[in-house]
Amino acid sequence: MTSQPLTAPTADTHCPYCALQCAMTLTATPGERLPVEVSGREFPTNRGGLCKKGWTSAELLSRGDRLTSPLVKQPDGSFAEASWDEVLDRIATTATRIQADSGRDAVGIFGGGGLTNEKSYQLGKFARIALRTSRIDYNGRFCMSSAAAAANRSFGLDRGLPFPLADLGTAEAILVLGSNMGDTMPPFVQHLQGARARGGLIVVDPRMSTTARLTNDGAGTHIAPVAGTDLALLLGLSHIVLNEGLADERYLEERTTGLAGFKRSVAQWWPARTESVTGVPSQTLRDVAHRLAAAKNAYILTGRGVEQHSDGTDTATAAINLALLLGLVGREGSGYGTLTGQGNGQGGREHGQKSDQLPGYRKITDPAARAHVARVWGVVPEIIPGPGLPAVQLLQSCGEVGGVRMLLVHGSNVVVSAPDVSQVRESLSKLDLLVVSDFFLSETAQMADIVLPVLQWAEEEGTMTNLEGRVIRRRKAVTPPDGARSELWILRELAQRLEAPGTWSLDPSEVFDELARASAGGLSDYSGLSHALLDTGIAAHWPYAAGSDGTPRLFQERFAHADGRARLVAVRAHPPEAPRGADLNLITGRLLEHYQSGAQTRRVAELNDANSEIVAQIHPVTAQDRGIADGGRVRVANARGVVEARVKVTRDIRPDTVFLPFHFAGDESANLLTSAKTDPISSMPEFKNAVVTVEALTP
Ligand SMILES: Nc1nc2c(c(=O)[nH]1)N[C@H]1C(S)=C(S)[C@@H](COP(=O)(O)OP(=O)(O)OC[C@H]3O[C@@H](n4cnc5c(=O)[nH]c(N)nc54)[C@H](O)[C@@H]3O)O[C@H]1N2
Ligand SMILES: Nc1nc2c(c(=O)[nH]1)N[C@H]1C(S)=C(S)[C@@H](COP(=O)(O)OP(=O)(O)OC[C@H]3O[C@@H](n4cnc5c(=O)[nH]c(N)nc54)[C@H](O)[C@@H]3O)O[C@H]1N2
Ligand code: SF4
Ligand SMILES: [Mo]
Repeated sequence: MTSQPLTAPTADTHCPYCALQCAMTLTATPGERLPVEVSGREFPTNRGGLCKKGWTSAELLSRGDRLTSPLVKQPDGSFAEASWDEVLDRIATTATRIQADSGRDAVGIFGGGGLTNEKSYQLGKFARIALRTSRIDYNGRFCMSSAAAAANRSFGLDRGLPFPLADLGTAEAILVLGSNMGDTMPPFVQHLQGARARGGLIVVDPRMSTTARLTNDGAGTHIAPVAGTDLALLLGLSHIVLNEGLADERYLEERTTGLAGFKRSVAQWWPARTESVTGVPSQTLRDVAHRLAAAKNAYILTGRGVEQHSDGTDTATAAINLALLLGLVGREGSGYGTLTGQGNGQGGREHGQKSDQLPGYRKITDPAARAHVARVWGVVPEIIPGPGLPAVQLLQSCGEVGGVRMLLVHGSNVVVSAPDVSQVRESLSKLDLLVVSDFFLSETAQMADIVLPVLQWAEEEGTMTNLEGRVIRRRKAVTPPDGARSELWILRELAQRLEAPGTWSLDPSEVFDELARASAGGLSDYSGLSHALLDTGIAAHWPYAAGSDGTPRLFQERFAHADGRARLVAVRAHPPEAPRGADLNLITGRLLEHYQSGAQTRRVAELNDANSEIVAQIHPVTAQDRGIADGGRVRVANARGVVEARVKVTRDIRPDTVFLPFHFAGDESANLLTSAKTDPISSMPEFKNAVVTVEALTP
């Protein structure tokens, strides 16, 4: 094991993983160099609490399999160490040659929502003015895109939670649709306590998830609809609100447009019809509608369970519509929000990693936005390319004629986490050059021609933007191992070799200042912020224009559309692909102990021991029908692929549904079964809806 000294005795920072960004302090154990001790720190989101992943996060700093040298793939498939100059020269000359042969768009970039704001910004800029390619997108497309598209359409602005998380405390009712924060953000649960104490927590999930279980003992209601029918459920709830006189007429009049068309769109979703599609009893639907309407303070929250569908944008829109009908949005103590997922899932989507966006959440097609950003970058707007391809389509174009021939991956393990992953593996294998930057040899790095070793969270300075749009400081606590380099350095070295215009600072605080200028006047305006100001610990919720003191609560006076009003957007439910005969609905999602593709958490013994292999959740009736025993093995299959898994027989899931976590790699990847079909508006793939057969494997 390699170990590094702390740069200071303690460092106040935040967890490397999810968007709750729990505050923690890292301390050196006296007399020892490592391990670094992690303690929870008081902060409004976690109030000192951490989950198991946070507690064990520092273990990865001293892992023996940490990458510390660039690696180059050899003809026999093994890797050999190489010098930085050698690999950077090869990357730059290959990019230049491929672009000369096949055009600028033949080189692509795939980014990540775990990157700091500084790295996200620099990566977007590198694509546009160093490579001058339009082909950049990122894993946030798999995560936040549907809710973001819906919020932009309805409110004219997308910030995960448009209010501080602690506001939830006063709620009498909270409707949670497709989020399992009990496992995915455990310290979040304390913010549900107020609603639970009042019997008002309503959780919609086809499984009795950890979060659904929080409704037990009079704390609320668990609704388990047929997977993929949430849109119908929400239309049905809106129908009841309108027909039973529960809507906030004055709010609708003063703050929204589109009511007439919206009314027509829900007219046919009377309770009995909603019940027949969703399986949720009419009386339950009525009770929920009445409880939400009667609550003095109420919130509606969505998670990936309702968003990761090919109608995810419309489903998130339907949740927003219900919140607008009830007059919740922009009212203190009430609201609608979506729970951002990755550590910097929020900031990652604001600074230019997305194929259609420039920093400050600006549209890449908007001439004024292009002119502003070009000025900050010191280039003419004409050299900034137009919109590229969203993540799924970007990956599909790899190795295709006229597609991407060389791909740089920063902060994503796509060969585990992308939909229809066998196709992704095939596409990547057809590339002329795959370059992966990571600190571990992830499964995607294993496929690479060149692997670049980068820094881990506690080894670098930067900022992250948490699920409530609050910009926070990530602090360097330990000295990085020799050989690994920061991504700001890698991008500068490559930019220089490509003779790119612009400045390529190595100092995250200078990059932040440039980002702040680039964002000025945009929707996500950071122009009043700096590392120095953030170091004072202020609560910096964007927009935070120069001279302002930020915006903890959005939409209190007006929405971000030009007329200041929210849109009630009429949406229609189309029934999802339904299982026939003995087929089952497959839903995929998360376990408490693992993070995403598992590249990090499968390397932490305590986390991996808790869940070291893929396990399918199956209902006892379904299991009995097929001769499946608890602890036995099953074969889950469809036209796209096959996954063999151990079985947990449990009443915590609907009989027509099977659940698989997506944290495991290779033959155990749940994404061998998911579809690359995408939402027409957001380009979000359908991670939460696939039809499969499940049969017992003879031991
Ligand atoms: N432990 C852990 N925590 C994490 C992560 C992690 O990988 N591991 N990842 C982080 C990231 S990036 C994200 S995006 C968040 C995600 O956080 P969540 O959205 O909470 O996570 P998921 O487990 O993907 O999905 C939530 C729930 O949706 C349910 N669901 C599936 N299909 C449907 C459906 O059709 N309708 C409804 N109503 N529900 C459905 C599932 O049963 C599941 O319980 O978590 C973050 N936190
Ligand atoms: N079936 C199914 N699939 C899903 C989902 C689902 O619910 N079901 N959820 C989707 C969602 S919401 C998400 S967010 C994606 C996430 O899936 P991925 O995009 O694969 O995310 P991670 O597993 O976090 O991968 C991050 C990789 O980058 C590395 N890394 C971390 N920090 C940095 C950094 O600063 N720089 C660099 N260069 N590397 C870094 C890590 O070591 C790891 O290898 O998965 C999606 N896939
Ligand atoms: S809830 Fe998220 S941010 Fe908090 S400790 Fe766990 S993984 Fe880290
Ligand atoms: Mo995510």
